[in-house]
Amino acid sequence: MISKKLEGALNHQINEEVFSAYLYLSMSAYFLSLNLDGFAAWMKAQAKEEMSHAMKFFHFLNEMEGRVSLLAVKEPEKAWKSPLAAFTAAHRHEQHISGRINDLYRLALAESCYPMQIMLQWFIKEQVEEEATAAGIVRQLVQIKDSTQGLWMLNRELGARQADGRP
Ligand code: OFO
Repeated sequence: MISKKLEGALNHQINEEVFSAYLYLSMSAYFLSLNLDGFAAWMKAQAKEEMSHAMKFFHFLNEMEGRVSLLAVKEPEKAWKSPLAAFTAAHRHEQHISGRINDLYRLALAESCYPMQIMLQWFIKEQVEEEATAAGIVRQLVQIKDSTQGLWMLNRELGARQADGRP
């Protein structure tokens, strides 16, 4: 069993993860519009990974005999000033998600919900990776600046990402 408070918080987190998928899919479409197919493929893979995060929360809530209740997904932004601006936004978004995961963990501690604490430990580790990956790409884009050649090289590198892997 799970408390109503935790049930509500987990339903909210499912929504956050689905929105993350939506946001990254929107970034994928933005990169396609710039003919940066490697960046687009990377974002599409990221969107898929976010849906798998949503499903982890979905299954956990079910297993705990809670009721999944899906909320409206907000509309994501559709365009950014540059690839650097898009990845900076993605990095900021991951920092926001880390904050949400930490809030959930604090709640699970306060409610003495040990299964939820264990489940969230995977996400705490995952967020370290997610933030580091996005920050690394931001750093590369800062170095690349206005170099078209640099952008194309990174485009090729990002395009090599597998659905559940990282560059
Ligand atoms: Fe990008 O992270 Fe989900 O949780």
